[in-house]
Amino acid sequence: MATLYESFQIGDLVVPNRIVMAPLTRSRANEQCEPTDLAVTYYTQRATAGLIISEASQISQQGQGYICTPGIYTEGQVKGWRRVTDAVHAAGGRMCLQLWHVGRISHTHFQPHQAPPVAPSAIRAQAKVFIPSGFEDCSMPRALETAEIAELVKSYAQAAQNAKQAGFDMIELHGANGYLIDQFLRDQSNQRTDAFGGSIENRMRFPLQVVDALCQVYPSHRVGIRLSPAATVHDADDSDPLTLFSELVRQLGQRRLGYLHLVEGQTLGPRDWRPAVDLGRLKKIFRASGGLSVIANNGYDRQMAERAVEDGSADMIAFGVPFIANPDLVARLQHGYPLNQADSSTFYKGGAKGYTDYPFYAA
Ligand code: 8OZ
Repeated sequence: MATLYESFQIGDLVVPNRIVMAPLTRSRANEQCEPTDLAVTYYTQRATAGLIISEASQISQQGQGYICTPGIYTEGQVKGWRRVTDAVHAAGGRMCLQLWHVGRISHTHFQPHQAPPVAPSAIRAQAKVFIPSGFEDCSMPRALETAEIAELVKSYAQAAQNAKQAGFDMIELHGANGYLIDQFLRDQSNQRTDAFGGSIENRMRFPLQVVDALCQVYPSHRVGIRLSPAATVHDADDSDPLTLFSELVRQLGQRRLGYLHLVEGQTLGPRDWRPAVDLGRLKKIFRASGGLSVIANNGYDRQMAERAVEDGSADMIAFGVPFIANPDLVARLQHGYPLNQADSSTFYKGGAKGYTDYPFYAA
């Protein structure tokens, strides 16, 4: 029987424990969307995690939908991230970069030449984005031309190259939470009539082309993917999510991806959301078809996490909010030390406050 505090191997990458730092948007990049020295401190403080997954990082300016999120498409951003990974490695840690394109969950404010955001179809998301003037409706997107899709795949591949140059041990494709990859998968947001829309096979085409491109840059066991099959955040919806995601995870498993990172239930919400989307079945299909491991996420506490690893329902557990407030979360869970409580008012702003100033446990 495995335990949460034992080492695990994802392909050739040994992680000393099964506790993963979840990707967490913290909105502290500079004007050029570069991680700063503060990010170096923040991630290094958390280097005892079995694996750190970075905050979502846009692969291009077009892929941005939030203020002060870091990118991985300029030299300055790569340099900034290199400082982070060097420091995390020096502290004994391992780090994965999450590759992000928001698609229609954006606003003209963020886009090159204030153009409309791009999406599979010209359907506006019923969701809000935060721009300097406050919360606004997402802008009306334009549908990507068929010929543009190959360019977009190349942008992902370039971002993966940049991640490699920045020293990341792994990359994770952000396929969750209603962003671009999820928009292509689901029939509510994808109403294309070309080879990238319609049947499940067609709707998976772009996401799988991206995965295949990433696996040309990193070995497949160093590539993970995050999915939220049951979630409906950011106007994500599908007429038959269980069939869709069953087929997708089978395809991903066949590619021998390093891990499937599942948000269980509703993102930032209840775990029992849409129970008909059988997540146990999705994990089983992914593993049986060749996928290397499963990371589970969403509202886990110590006892739930220990049980999930012991009963084999997940290989690793990703913690979000607890890692914001507890840089030494691994030691606290392992020894049963009390946890610091997170201050949600500083999740998305505030410099060092609520970012690098949470105390380590002192007996
Ligand atoms: C919280 C705030 C902004 C972005 C996601 C990247 O939902 C995010 C995100 C979360 O995956």
